[in-house]
Amino acid sequence: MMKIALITGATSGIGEACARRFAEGGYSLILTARRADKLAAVKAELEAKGTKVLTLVFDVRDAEAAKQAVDSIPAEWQNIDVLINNAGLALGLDKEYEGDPEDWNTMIDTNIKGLLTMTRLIVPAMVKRNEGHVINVGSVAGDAAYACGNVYCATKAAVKSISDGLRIDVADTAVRVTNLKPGLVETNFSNVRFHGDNERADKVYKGIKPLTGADIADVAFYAASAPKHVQIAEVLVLATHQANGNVIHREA
Ligand code: NDP
Ligand code: 8X3
Repeated sequence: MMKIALITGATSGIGEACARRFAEGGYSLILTARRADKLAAVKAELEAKGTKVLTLVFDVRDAEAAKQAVDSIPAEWQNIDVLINNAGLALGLDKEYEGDPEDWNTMIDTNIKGLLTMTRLIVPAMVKRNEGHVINVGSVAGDAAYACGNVYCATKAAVKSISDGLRIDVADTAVRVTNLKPGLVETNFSNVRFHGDNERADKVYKGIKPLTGADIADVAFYAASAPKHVQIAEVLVLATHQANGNVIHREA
């Protein structure tokens, strides 16, 4: 029986690294994101190494498109073992009273509503089969707000509540729920946050060795591989010189 993982936001960073890690671990993959060309490149790379890959191009903010994409999954791919709700972003780093409401909407629609859309589409079949695992990519940002993080931090605090809520609601089944909370991970995250200001993005990782997408993918794979009676409910993964979302020690 093939083991199947569906990973949202698999064209970059943590999602792309999860695709590689779960492929190495013998999973067949359903990879989703908006950028068809990048998704096709990840698919080609992994298929060349013998992994079966199905790609679905849609925006998680578009609930109808998400439903159509999930409805299009062929029968032999429908028993999804692991859903990694990873697609997400931060936009801006501004004082709350100066933030851009459009950025707020995009973060809320992607990080909260998009994650819920995917959960609503995929989890009922897991409950029916009495097996499955949802790994939500939260953040250290959801543990406590940091300066100018306001709405992004709120979306990740929501991911914690949504993960906890789902864990309660599936407690009478064998479905497991993990809230995986990374700290500083060097991906495209800051380039997106600063709307393409790459110089500013680079500064986020100055003076500290940040985590990589692969570091987070290893933890996701560990959680998915734990014995069936073990539920890794929540994991906070920080860079060594990072204590929380606010305290980061940087070499001069
Ligand atoms: P990247 O920008 O490198 O990757 C983000 C991924 O999400 C891309 O594959 C992108 O694909 C996808 N995505 C974004 N918006 C949408 C959308 N509307 N619909 C579908 N896919 C979308 O960032 P990361 O890998 O760092 O981020 C992944 C997750 O990790 C996010 O939820 C982020 O909040 C979280 N995180 C990141 C941390 C970090 O320091 N990097 C730390 C803690 C959590 P495409 O553009 O092709 O659609
Ligand atoms: C991403 C990590 O600390 O930049 O969630 O918010 S942080």
